Amino acid sequence: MSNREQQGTVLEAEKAKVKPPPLYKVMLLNDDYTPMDFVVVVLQTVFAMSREKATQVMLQVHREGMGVCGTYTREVAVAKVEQVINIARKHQHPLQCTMEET
Ligand code: TYC
Repeated sequence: MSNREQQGTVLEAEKAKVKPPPLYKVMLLNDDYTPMDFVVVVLQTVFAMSREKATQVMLQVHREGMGVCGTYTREVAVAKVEQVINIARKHQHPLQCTMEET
């Protein structure tokens, strides 16, 4: 086997091992108490949304009960969910956030 062929075999073997990581949707849940303005600020702060995008997502959650804030690798999704829950708790709002594999 030529050097070039050998290298191809090694690269193919490597390629087979490298799978893309699973992705997770981070979702915000509606409730009757969290102020709309607070949800908009959370979406801007935690998910780097513009005020316009954050308002759209907040209204979708308000009307439909749930909305997707973004899609991330597991570690990033866990961190986003924690940030939302912590900031909501700090301000004593019942806002809930969850994640689900895509
Ligand atoms: N339903 C809330 C209200 O009427 C607003 C709200 C929107 C709360 C989105 C949570 O994830 C949420 N004040």
